[in-house]
Amino acid sequence: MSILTEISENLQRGKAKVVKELVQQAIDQGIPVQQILDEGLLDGMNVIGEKFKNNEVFVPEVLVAARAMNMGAALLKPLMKDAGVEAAGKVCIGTVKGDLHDIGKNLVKMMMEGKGLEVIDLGTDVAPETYVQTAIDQGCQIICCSALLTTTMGMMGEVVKKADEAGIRDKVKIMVGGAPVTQAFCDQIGADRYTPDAATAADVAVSICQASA
Ligand code: B1M
Repeated sequence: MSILTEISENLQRGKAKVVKELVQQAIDQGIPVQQILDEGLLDGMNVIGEKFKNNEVFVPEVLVAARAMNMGAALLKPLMKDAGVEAAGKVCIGTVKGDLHDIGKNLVKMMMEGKGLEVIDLGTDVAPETYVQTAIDQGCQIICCSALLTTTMGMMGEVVKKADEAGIRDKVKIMVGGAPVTQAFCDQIGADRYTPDAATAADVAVSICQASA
């Protein structure tokens, strides 16, 4: 079995320490950083993402896989800059104002990072103007809003309004999600994309960033 396949398979099993060791070995063997990322870490994360989408694995498995991914990626990060590996795009993400649920938001973030996107995590209880100002200041292609409460999902409409007022809608797309959010709600508030789960959100974010490149 190649070392990259070993990285992918150990990541899927959530073996963070083993993944870290294997990534270091791959670096020492002179395997290009992009290849370690694509054929090792991202390959494993993609498998987990698909299984999660199909209810073959659940939140705990995704979290341990994501932890393994993060430990491996931490070793590659400083080398990526030197190797000229560009992030696939930049997004900011947060749970909307008044809402403290962050498990789903963190999963979306991890899946997006797993797809090579740079993700600015604004945390929870994020004010509409914070999303918009961050997107402007950091040059994000996408604002990602998560909400878990029927009482807070309306805040997503405020984010859309603030983005409209700031005149950034032609450059910055707004993605929404979370248990109470639906396609109909997305259409109603004029957001750009609704996705039901973290893996689909990551796929859609990558395609938005590619389209705007
Ligand atoms: Co709260 N809570 N909670 N809670 N909580 C719910 C959401 C609730 C449904 C429970 C219930 O009553 N059955 C209910 C909401 C009812 C409603 O509004 N319809 C509820 C309530 C009422 C509350 C409080 C008001 C309770 C109280 O204090 N009286 C309070 C609110 C606090 C606040 O936010 N201001 C509260 C507090 C809490 C805890 C702090 C205890 C804890 C949160 C811990 C944390 O997040 N760090 C908590 C939890 C854990 C839950 C439940 C049990 C689990 C939520 C969760 O993490 N699910 C939840 C009941 C339930 O769902 N069974 C409940 C797993 C997570 C992976 O799913 O976040 O949906 P989810 O993410 C999915 C998708 O939705 C999607 O991807 C993820 C996976 O693929 N997704 C996106 C999410 N964001 C996305 C963004 C995207 C795309 C996809 O694009 C940008």
